[in-house]
Amino acid sequence: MRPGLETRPDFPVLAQQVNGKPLVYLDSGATSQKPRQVLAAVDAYYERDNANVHRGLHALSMRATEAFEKSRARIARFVGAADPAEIVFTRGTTESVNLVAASWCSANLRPGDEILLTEMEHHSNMVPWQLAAARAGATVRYLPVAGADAEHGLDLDRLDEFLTPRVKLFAFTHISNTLGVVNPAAELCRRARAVGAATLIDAAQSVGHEPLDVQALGCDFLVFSGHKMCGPTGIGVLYGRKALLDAMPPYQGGGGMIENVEFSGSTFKPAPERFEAGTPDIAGAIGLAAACDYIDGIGRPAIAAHDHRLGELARAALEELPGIRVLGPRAGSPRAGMVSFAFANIHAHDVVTVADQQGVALRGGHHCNMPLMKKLGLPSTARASFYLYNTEEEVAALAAALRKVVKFFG
Ligand code: C6P
Repeated sequence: MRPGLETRPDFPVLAQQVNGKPLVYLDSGATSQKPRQVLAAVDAYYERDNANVHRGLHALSMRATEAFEKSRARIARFVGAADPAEIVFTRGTTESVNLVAASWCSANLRPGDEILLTEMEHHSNMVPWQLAAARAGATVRYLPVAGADAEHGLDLDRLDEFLTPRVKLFAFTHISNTLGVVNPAAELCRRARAVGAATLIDAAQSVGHEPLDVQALGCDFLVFSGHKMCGPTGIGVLYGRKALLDAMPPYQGGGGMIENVEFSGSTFKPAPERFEAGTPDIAGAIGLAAACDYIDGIGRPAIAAHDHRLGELARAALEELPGIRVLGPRAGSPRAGMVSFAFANIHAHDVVTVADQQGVALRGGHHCNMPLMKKLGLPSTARASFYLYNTEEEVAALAAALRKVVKFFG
């Protein structure tokens, strides 16, 4: 099956009208739609096997535990992890970053140390580090984003200036959710290793869109959300190298993560259970494994090429419009399947509202990148983001909707 028209029958939600027009869903950067195969896997679990995991000795509990652990192994294969124990289930990217920022930093960050981020980080990969640095007396620094002439890529010429031996951890996004920039993740990990810094990759926008292998990337941690890659909401992943995870203190305490509990204190299981206190999102994990099957059934190289092509087509169409400023990579440069743009005199919320009247779903706002928006001198942008079910016809519908926006606001 090829991305585009052939996949659409798998997504029941797409076959509807919005405001009297066929739905054109261009907000997969915020959350993706779910194919029937994922919905069926979640339903089947609840209809046949539903029970708590790792606790019961009865048949349903054993089946649920087996399905849950098989899902972990499937997700480990999806990201190229050497060992399923390197996959910790969380609620999403945000919780995964918070886990590392709370746990790893409490054991490894000292006064005077630095955490290096980039100026294009989502708040989820910024605020947890600010909190952790404040607790430890450490400093957060930001590798700058270059200007429009450099297509808003990271200013890699200045990397040596920022990536010094004071840096204990370098956390950066693989794909920017606002700019569509694809960062050279393997190279950044290699440079961080050379100064002894650990690395965390925010793969929220990349893992469901392009081939990705944690061993080839050479990262220490990688985080993502199920809901942006055809999986359910409420489930996410922290990949961590086993030796690092086992050396980290628990993040939350509760059932499932202990070895022994006394009134005087407790001992803890190794990773991943150490970090999975309480009943996990069992159905979510099963749905996420089904999403991995679905995506790999199409093939991430084909999905990446499809997203890239729609992104380039959209950028070219948008650049024809008067008064528009399009951010990020230009034609021919590596880019994700998303385009952010701003009109000189039309607020992004108005753009999104008028587009919605044409059935076109966009996102408008600061995209949880407030400091970046300020740096770019923009209050907000509108964003169209594409995925494996979008088509060239939908890019044309986007351009037509935006022509209406321009006409409407004069
Ligand atoms: N970006 C967007 O519309 P959660 O909310 O935990 O699933 O993901 C947070 C997150 C972290 N990093 C990146 C790069 C992201 O894009 C996101 C989510 C959405 O762009 C919602 S703000």
